[in-house]
Amino acid sequence: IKRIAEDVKTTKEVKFHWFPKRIVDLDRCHHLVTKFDPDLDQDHPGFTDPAYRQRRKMIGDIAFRYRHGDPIPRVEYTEEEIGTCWRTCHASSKQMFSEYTVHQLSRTGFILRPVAGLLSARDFLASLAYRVFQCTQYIRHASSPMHSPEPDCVHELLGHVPMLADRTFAQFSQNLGLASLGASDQDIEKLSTLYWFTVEYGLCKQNGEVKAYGAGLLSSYGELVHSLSDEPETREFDPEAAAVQPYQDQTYQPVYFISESFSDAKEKFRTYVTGIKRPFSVRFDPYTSSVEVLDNP
Ligand code: HBI
Ligand code: FE
Repeated sequence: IKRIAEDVKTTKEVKFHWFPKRIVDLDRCHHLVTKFDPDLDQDHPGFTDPAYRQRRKMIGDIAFRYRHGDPIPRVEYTEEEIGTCWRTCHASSKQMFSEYTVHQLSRTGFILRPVAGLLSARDFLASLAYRVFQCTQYIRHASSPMHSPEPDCVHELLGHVPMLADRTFAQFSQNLGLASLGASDQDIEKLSTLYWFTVEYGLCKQNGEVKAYGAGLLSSYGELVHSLSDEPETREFDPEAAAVQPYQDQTYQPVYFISESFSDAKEKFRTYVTGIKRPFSVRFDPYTSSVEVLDNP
């Protein structure tokens, strides 16, 4: 294994997509996807609500100004926003949803940083390599507490944060992030599709019963009920198949993948991630939160 010195980069390496080498570089991983932006998407429940769009801009500015290491600025949520949260949470089996959930992250060292909306898959996945979860801070529109077309704070805290407090899931998320660094556009596409069918919309068996574990299901009661009904098609989880399965991001999924258990899903996904080929490898140094790039032998 040869280390590549900064000044003698091979031509091979300069062709790779830029990726963060240190945790502070995540300040540059801020490319938003405008698809579900309430200012631009006519189908967004907040599109015709100027007060909501103003609020989103204010909370979004926190994320734009944020730099790695800053304390996360507090948002004083309005009565209406708090009401919306509770309507989502009560429907989703009254899960505990409080700062306590966030403190559980100290078990795995995952940290949150504010983000203004849906990020490019490349930037979102890259942050996972550093055990950083890019977390939205705004609340979904009050008119649709049961469904949000984009991630919101309820989705993050109800769906993602509890999973990131699980040691093996945290390690798995970091490996996924490391595998995405400098990966080809096609591999990024496959990784994000797999992420969709597992982390967001995954089903798994537990004591012979099918249960939901995906964050998108835990924070959308309507889809949770749909996913466990006879309506959608369900298939046995196979990463190769799931990575290329077209998915639905406007309404409920027509297809879900069921794994034998939550650990089975993590293990199969891990094997798939290990198989992704890049002309270099990366090594994470947890003492400095930086990534070393190693030329393949
Ligand atoms: N951006 N803020 C944010 N939150 C996500 O969960 C998210 C994202 N961008 C892409 C993405 N998820 C997934 O589609 C995968 O591509 C990782
Ligand atoms: Fe999500």
